Amino acid sequence: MENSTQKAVILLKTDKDDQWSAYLQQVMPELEVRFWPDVGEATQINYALLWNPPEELFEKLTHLQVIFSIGAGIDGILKVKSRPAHIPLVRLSDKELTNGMVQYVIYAVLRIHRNMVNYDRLQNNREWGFYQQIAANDCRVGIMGLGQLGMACVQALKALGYNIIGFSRTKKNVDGVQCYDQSQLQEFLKRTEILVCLLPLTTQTKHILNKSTFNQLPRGASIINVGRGGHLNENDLLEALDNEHINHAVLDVFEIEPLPQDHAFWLHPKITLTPHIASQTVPASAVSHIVKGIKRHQSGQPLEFLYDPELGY
Ligand code: OXD
Repeated sequence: MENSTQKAVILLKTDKDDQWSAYLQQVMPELEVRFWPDVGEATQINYALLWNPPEELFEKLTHLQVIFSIGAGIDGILKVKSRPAHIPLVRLSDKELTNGMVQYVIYAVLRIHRNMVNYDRLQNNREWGFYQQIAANDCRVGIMGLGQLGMACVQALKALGYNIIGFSRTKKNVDGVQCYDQSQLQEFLKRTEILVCLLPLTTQTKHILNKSTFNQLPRGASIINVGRGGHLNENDLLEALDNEHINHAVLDVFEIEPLPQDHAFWLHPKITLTPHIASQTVPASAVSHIVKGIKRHQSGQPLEFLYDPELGY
């Protein structure tokens, strides 16, 4: 911080400002909290906690020192053209955020592996029927993205007995998991029966879930997208579902959110969708990450979970 005696003032522009404010003040009473657009004397504001900020925000906050995201994803902040690129941008890392994602991915994998879509249909028809149960070990789940969230999903699915393989930009070593790097996408896809996308959205990963990706998966594979809507070419997915190459898709994120009323995904029998809720930030838990970041900054320690412009996440 430029001047360590300077009072810490944070501006909130999130979808849960009241909750954030209450927890921040509980954990760090000396922190002054302000709410967008009531910035007061804008030059006093050194921190901002944001989700999808408007362009004018950065134009006003000329003395900002650190930007915190309330999500693991920072694309909603990166797309704001007025964001000063030299100000550190911190991604959220939080136990509950990770837990939420693990729970959702387990749910989605089980929904596909245990045929729950078909059991829903049977129930709707008042039909008593069975589908053969396949051992978890015979069901290969390919996790794309081996960051904090991806790794937590790998461990949880492994604990349930699934046969896990992993894909990431650079090769990772994970005990008991065959890992592939970006030069080995094809081999990874060929062996994947349930594909889980947990990649960050970058110029390299935009529309990575496309016709060519689907064609390299074995026939009857399924996909789970909990990354970003921008990872998926939506028309290619519809085509792959219609020609039965892809069996089912569980989607939590979409190119346009909220998903337009007339979108073909809503009533598609081979799509399970949820409104970007795979993991929601819980301020009561995540507040400690923000306060820790502010304190590290105030005491001149390096910030953690920083956005790296070279990597794009
Ligand atoms: C996130 C999200 O990035 O909720 O955390 O999408």
